[in-house]
Amino acid sequence: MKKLDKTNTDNTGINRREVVTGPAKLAAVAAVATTTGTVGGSLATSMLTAETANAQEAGKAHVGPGQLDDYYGFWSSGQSGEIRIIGLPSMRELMRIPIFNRCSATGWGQTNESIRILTEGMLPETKEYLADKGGVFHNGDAHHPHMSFTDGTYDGRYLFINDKANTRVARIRCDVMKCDKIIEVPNAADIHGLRPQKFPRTGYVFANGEHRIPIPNDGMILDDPKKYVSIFSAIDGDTMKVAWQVIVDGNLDNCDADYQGLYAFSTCYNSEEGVTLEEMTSSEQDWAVVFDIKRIEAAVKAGDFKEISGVPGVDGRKGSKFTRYIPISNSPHGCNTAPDGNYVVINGKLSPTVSVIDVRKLPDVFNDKIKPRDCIVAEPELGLGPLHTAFDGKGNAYTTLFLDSQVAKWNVEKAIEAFQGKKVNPILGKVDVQYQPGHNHTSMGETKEADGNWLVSLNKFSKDRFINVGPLKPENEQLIDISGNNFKVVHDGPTFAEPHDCIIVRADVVNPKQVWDKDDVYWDEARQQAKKDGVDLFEASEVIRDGNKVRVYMHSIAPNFSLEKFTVKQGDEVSIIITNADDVDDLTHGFTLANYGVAFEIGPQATASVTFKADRPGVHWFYCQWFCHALHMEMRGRMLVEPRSA
Ligand code: K7E
Ligand code: CUA
Repeated sequence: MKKLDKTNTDNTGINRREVVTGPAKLAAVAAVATTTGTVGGSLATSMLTAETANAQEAGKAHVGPGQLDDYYGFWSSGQSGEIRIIGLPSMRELMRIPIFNRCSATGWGQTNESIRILTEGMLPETKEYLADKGGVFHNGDAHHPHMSFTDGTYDGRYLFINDKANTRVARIRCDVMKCDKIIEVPNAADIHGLRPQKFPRTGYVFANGEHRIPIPNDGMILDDPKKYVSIFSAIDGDTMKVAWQVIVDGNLDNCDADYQGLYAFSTCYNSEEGVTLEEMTSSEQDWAVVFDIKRIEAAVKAGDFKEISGVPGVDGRKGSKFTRYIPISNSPHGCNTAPDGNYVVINGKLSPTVSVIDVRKLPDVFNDKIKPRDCIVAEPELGLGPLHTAFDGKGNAYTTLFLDSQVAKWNVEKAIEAFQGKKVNPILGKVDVQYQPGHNHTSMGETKEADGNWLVSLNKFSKDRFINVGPLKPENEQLIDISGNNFKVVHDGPTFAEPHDCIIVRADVVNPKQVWDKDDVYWDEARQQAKKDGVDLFEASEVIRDGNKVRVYMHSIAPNFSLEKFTVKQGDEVSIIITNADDVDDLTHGFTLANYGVAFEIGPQATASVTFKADRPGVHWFYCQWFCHALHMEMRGRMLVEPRSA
């Protein structure tokens, strides 16, 4: 990894801040030295102009107290395992949606409702593995958040996101901003690239299994990489079941869908099918795989498939009618469809180029009228380490350059002309970002409604941009104004580990509820049980014993729980089921049971429940941990646990 070291300024010992501000300081000194008499005046004037310009740029991104943002940003959080909602252009963090992680505030990973979601889509062998480890994974690696589409643009129904760490795909309901489905994808190893179908609707959620493994992965084949494969999955976004899978060559990285509903695309590295870094980068060429959705669907419908672990699977390795392999320089990474629906940009990573696929040529590629490589219509050289590309809807593209710490703005049509041999420079400008950008995203940029207002560059390093918080630093997400002819960084936004990707959605597309619908299916199990127990959730103050199982039903109205105390026996399996009867915007309660490790959130009009073993005798206070009332501190009660031998 010599290449990386060369551009990593930390390793050169040079402080990047000094380098950036150095020339400006020198210029100021020069100005003082060469002017006479009016030195003070002219210097002051030029400084003032610069300051005013900065203030105006920053002003555009400034959203004052009480003012609302124009866009919702949905940020992945990498190894933190959640989604974060960021307001744009303010870059204020508004909310976190726990998914693959445990959340101390909301009880995600502990409430019965969240445990059902975390476990119901789990494969039997994983359930078995986790049986004596608490039953759920507590980590995830969430890379790619994307909203569901209808007719090529966001429809505000769902968000989908992958978990690379534990091979899962999750769905988030946008009406309440909570995760409602998680599935573990069979046969695949480590889901990385993820994109919803854009047309006619989602439809499928395409998911790349990044790593190659043997199928079945049961230990019969071990150190024999030639027998490993990777798996591309189409998940039905409505049912969250895997519709079909395709076996492919190489390692799948990122993916995207077209605007016609015909094809999906994945970048592939490691065409060498090696397992060490040296093996994986030995050849000069890798590829982008194109999947013919209609051909795959027809084969599945006709029964022309092999079932692998209960899922219809087709063989899409080289030579298959279901796929085409387009040669691309070594190790392509990002895969981004342009809003005009005609082009897909494959980002070179180890190559300084991006390759532009013309989607209209793909029928000829699949009918073998032209070679796969003939669908490439441009290949501009942009700089070092192109990773991901975003679009402004006006024919321009913005590509992150990881090694150069820059974003390059380029024009797609000009790049095509240059590829045809015309003397035009497709690059329209570059802007420095601080530092080492991965993904970037434009407002509505992955839809046909790309509006060219904002670009966010998600930078992996922040180094000297913020006051030092110790050896572990935040990432730096920079807001770039791309409206009109602008191309300027206007805001630095630190974030905790490690948002890979984001989407920026016009606020009018997203319309979450203010309070829960009291009939919501989210707590259907608790509702059914309450019905059997003859309990009305909204009036409940009942303790129901059922052998050594005890169900404690309460409702809450600020500042009271409906039960001031309840008694159970040591060793009982206790379920606490609480309904928040308050019907007021922003009036959330919580339930924390001290020294039992129990804590969860109950939103207005919602029911939430938790089940645990009451194996500690004594007096245990429970309290509301969500500030709700002037008497919030008094919102509490006692669980009395009778000792077993008493
Ligand atoms: Cu480029 Cu996982 Cu989208 Cu990270 S991936 S940067
Ligand atoms: Cu209820 Cu605090």
